Amino acid sequence: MTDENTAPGQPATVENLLNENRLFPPPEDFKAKALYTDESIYAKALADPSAYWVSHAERLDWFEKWNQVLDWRPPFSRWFVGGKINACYNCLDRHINAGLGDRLAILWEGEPGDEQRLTYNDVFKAVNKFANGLKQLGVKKGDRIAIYMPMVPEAAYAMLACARLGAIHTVVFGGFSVDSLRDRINDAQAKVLITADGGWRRGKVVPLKDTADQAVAGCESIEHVVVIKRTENEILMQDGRDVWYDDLVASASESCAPEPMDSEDILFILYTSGTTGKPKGIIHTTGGYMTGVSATTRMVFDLHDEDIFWCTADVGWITGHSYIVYGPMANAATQVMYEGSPDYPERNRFWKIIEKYKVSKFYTAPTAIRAFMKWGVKWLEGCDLSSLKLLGTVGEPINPEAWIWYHKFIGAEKCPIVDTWWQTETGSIMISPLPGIVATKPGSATRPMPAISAKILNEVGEEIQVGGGFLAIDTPWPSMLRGIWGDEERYKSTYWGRWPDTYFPGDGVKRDSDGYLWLLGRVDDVMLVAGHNISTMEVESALVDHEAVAESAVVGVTDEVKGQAIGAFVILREGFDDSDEIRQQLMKHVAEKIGAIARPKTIIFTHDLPKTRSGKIMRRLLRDVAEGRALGDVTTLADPGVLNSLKEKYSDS
Ligand code: 6R9
Repeated sequence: MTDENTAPGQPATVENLLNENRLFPPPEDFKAKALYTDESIYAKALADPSAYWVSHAERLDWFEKWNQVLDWRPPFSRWFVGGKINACYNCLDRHINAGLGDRLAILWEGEPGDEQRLTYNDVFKAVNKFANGLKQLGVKKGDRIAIYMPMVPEAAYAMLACARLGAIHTVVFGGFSVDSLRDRINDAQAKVLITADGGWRRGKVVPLKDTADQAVAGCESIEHVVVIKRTENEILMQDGRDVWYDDLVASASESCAPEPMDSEDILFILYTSGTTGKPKGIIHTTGGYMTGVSATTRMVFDLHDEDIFWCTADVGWITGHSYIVYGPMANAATQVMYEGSPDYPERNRFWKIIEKYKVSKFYTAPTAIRAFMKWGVKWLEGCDLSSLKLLGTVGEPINPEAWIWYHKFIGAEKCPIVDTWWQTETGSIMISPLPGIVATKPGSATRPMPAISAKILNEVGEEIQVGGGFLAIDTPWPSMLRGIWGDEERYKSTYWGRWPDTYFPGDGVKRDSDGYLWLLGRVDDVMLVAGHNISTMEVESALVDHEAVAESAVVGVTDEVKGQAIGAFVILREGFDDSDEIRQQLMKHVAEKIGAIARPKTIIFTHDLPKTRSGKIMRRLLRDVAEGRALGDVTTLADPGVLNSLKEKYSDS
């Protein structure tokens, strides 16, 4: 498509994605065993959302039933009003009562190769003891407990122990710095911090307790620090404040009554990773959240009793909360939990784990998939992935190229791919195919889940049927956020300020003529080039489509003539060297794929990109680099060193 034949105001690049129009229907043998195969589920849920959500809430055990399904006073919702429920009880006691105590809950593997195979009975005992230990430290319902842990089973125990007592957990990702940890503890006014001496990452100890000590020095609210022994590195234990987990639980009883929580009592606060601005403490409550995560885990991953589920996220992110701890465990799933990095000791660690534990449902992020592509298929050699039945992705738009690679090399062309769009704020998956019903398209998250009302609106709030605009959700759902901790105004203005009574997620989206949705990333990442809206993701996708490109990040750079020009940062695949020739080829490739309007003005080759620790590219910082500005807040960055080398390259170009 060229500049000339694009109607003014229309995105210039729709065609790019819509070219990838090949449909992948659910494979017949998958469909034959799938839990959901009846398309009418969508119409039924639309006709009576309340009955739909009740049917899912009823799969949980409630101490007392609700007397009202929904109380909606925009932007505040209350779900299953009057109901009494405990999240931990629903993840453990319920299954043990049903005779499933001996079922494997967690197949845990540490990075050094140590392992634990834990049944629901094992987890139950550990969680009860932990809860009693916390009680001895004075923890009670409503207290905030910060958790700063490596990916060890005790991280899940800690969350479940808090839930059992009705204490509100706030998990801080174990890769965060002193400042990030301190700010979150202070914002939540946490009373206890649960951490470990360290965790293993790429063969090295991440010294969590040292970081925690520095953070807690600036936190008056913290009364105790509970320390799990993992790496046995030397640490300081402060008398009276610090306690070893082993000592705390040594004499604790194995029975601790679960606190009957109001459906709307807070289960946890989780600070958003923040590609923009100061972190927000997102509030989730109990009944609605549990209903949302338990339903979506079962439906989207088509969870069967014999499945081995593996979500590679860290418990420090919402994906770890919803699809490691609460969703799978509410469904009595058996799952793999892995402590370390995908390239340790070699770049085939994930495939070795899939083979060893016979993983059948695998859920990871596009950033990981692009890394695997970059490393090459040689790392798959000798790994048996035949146990896989379904693949999932989350965290970013997945470019069609990566989707096809995942489908072909990991899924052996027999596994449906569920591209799941959701957010910390939404609590559970909102847009995703149901794998036994919906035919997929590479790069499209397809359609909203049943009973989720997602619309596309333009600047002035008019609905768009086919084309691009802002994603909007205009009816409430049970696992929606209930607010921002301590900042009601910010909750209202950030999420509900754009259109009346409608949730604004901050993402761009397009609908094609088949009704499929294509998520385009954060709206802050849309560029305006010579009057045309071009999403960074579309240009990135075109770049990655070239055989030489492993990964790319694109930003709009102020340009006197065009308003914005396109600046691209490119990581080449192994076997390709940067040269002017490749640079010219890539510019041409983008122009051919999307149109001359989208030709990058500059292309910088790099070995790394600035990412949040959950793998999202921080385009805000790349814009700072490209426009020669001082860098904004870099505290959420995984590796701040990346930026310095980029700055040097940019000034050389
Ligand atoms: C679960 C999670 C949320 C933001 C969201 C969007 C992006 C997530 C996506 C996706 C396109 C997908 N995002 N999944 N974009 N397709 N399948 O990642 O939560 O860390 O809060 O991030 O991530 O931009 O708004 P969170």
